[in-house]
Amino acid sequence: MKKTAVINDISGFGKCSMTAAIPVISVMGIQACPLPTAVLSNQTGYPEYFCDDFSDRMEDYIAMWRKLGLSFDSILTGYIANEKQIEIINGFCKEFKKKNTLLVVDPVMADNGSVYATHSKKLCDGVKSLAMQADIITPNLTEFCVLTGCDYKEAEKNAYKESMKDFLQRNAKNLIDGGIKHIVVTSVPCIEGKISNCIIDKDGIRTVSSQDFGGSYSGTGDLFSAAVCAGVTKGEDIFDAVSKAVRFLECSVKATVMEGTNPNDGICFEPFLKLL
Ligand code: PXL
Repeated sequence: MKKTAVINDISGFGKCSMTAAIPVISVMGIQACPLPTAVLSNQTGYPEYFCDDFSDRMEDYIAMWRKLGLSFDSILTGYIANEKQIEIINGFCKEFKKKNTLLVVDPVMADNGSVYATHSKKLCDGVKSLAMQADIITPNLTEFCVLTGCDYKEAEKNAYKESMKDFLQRNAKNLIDGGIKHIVVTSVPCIEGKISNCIIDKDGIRTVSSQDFGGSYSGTGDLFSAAVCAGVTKGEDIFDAVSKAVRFLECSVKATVMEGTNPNDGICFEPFLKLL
């Protein structure tokens, strides 16, 4: 049975990170092995939360995996809370990423044109250094700008224009030349009324679009990166894996909008897991 090491936090409420990734990976027939970075009562979008940072225990946790001789077909990383965790995760990848181990990095650090208040320049540089080792990265448009050093305002100028694809491809060059096989830029405004996911690789750019329901729900990116990671780990082609993830999310978000769920609570994905 194939196994994925999932490096992310676990939040009790506000479906995201581990509670989003594990069910997706499991339903796709792969064993999800959690390596927690922090334990939270609820995700950070709520007015208050309790957070137990797991950084000081991650090394002992990994040491036991080492002692047991465990290995992984893929590694998926998400929200990283501090620079110490970057160091730990870099070390983990150095040791556990073998020749055929797929590394998927969701470079969670920014959205809507701004870097998260919790993310210093040094932490963003750390996320970038991890992303540069990956086979697949899944940045949103803001994170793509942070990784490539381009101006988000420049990206916005191309919104709903054919020139968006040229903009992405041009700016992705350094990441592709650096060795990343596929960049999947999520939530890109390419077509009016639609939201696009753009796959950029050495062969060019392809897009998978879905209806734009508006709003920003907790955990959508985590569900997406987990579905793409599990699909490619299973041997699916990147375009097929992205297409399946997008259909799954489109149905889930539609149901969530109909239910009128608080965006902090996350999306109603459970009834749609069978689509994966
Ligand atoms: O979905 C990203 C995420 C992960 N983990 C925690 C979060 C968030 C988004 O807010 O708060 C703790």
